[in-house]
Amino acid sequence: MGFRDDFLWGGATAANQCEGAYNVDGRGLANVDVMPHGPERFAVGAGVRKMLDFEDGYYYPAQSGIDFYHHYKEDIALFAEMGFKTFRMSLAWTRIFPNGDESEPNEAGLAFYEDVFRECRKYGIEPLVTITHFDCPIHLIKEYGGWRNRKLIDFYKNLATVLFTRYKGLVKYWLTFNEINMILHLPFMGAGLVFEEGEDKEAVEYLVAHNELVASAWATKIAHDIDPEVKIGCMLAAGSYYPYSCRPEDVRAAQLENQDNYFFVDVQSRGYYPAYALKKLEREGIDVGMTEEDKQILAENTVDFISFSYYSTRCAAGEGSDAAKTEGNAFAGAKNPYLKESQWGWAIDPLGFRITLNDLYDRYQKPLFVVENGLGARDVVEEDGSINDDYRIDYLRQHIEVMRDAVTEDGIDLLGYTTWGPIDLVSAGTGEMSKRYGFIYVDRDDAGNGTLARSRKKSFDWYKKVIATNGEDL
Ligand code: P53
Repeated sequence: MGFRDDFLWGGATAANQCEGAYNVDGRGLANVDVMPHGPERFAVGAGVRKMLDFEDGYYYPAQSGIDFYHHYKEDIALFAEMGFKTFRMSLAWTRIFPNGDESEPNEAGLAFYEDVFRECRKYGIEPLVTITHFDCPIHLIKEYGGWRNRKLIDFYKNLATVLFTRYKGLVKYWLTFNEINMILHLPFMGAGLVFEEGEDKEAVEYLVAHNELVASAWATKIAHDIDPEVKIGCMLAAGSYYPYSCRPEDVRAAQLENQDNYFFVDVQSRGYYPAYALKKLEREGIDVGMTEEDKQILAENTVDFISFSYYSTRCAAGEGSDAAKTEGNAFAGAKNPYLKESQWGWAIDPLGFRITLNDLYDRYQKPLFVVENGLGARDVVEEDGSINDDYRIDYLRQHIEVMRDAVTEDGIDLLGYTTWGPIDLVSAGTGEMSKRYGFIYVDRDDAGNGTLARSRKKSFDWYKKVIATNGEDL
């Protein structure tokens, strides 16, 4: 006995990292469009270097992405060739509401996604759709201050109503906010948040978190009212924190870090703020503006399943530790001396995947869905055009193996698994093309040169076999 018969194998993407066509068919501008490639990207993503328009002298990779907008038929055909059961994608809010606050949607945007969903269904591929994968219309940021303003909850409800009505019967699985805990790590990239001089950042982040959590619960309600068949999930950037050592200060530090992440799913899955969060807000004098209606909406509209990304575990050291720090990651922490790292400094930890799956299942007792996992690596195109990405196959094999153990030995209820970037796309963290995750290679470099031609890597046939054998033959 291994994975369930209807296990949803597939791959995951995000609109802003693959679609391109940023100013086509009435699409408006979003935070994710104005994230430049290059050394300033991190500061922009963190909301400390304000960039709300395109500026001269920068290259903006989201403008063209891998041009999925014009290649989706070809790309979905390749996914179907690998045997995908599901395709995770996100919608660009600004294709549907270019400014975010209109009352009527943009038909061209709605029609585009309808075509994409129909194309998936043609091959029996179940779309798994993220409503917001980091994107927030620029107009909402400039006019309203973005998610710090409760009006965004109404705009999001409007968006959700349009989506669930229009795509009823076409989409069954929805995620409300991608990596909602990213608010605390890269607040501009994660939620379109820019800070004013002297502002209490943490207070703003929790206010924004509250508004998104309430919006997420409303979306869950709207979805279930429109179609009781749909399943709504939350989405966490997961990867448990280990204590750097068994020193109690390190164990406590890891516990606190984990709580920072669990906070979001605790609310989305249980329907109320956990005690540690209420106390933290009280202690720090943070008022998130909780209303009686918020409380009720949160309580009555918990998620149907828990989805998450897993790339790595993390490590926390308490006061007085001599642990070295990690680099090159939104999740800063202590360096784990037992783990090897990827070319981008992300610790590789397959067993940590099983630990994380267990941590989440123990805590929530709801079905889990792994919606991102994979290795960002540089690929070499051989003279004959082949790409021998054995390192990627190794990474995925090791992770799928322990995921199988988590199902067969630990009894975890797992709905599916989508690898990140089944086709190469723009890196969220760095804006590079050269940080590749795909089974499908895209001829495009970090400066935007290349033919955009698609080709199959060695891992393409490997993943096809994995799916065909439902994870038996790795
Ligand atoms: P990249 C870290 C930093 C930025 C985004 O990341 C992240 C993470 C990992 O937790 O989250 C997800 O492209 C995200 C995707 C992203 C993927 O990780 O920096 O949901 O949009 O592409 C991989 O290598």
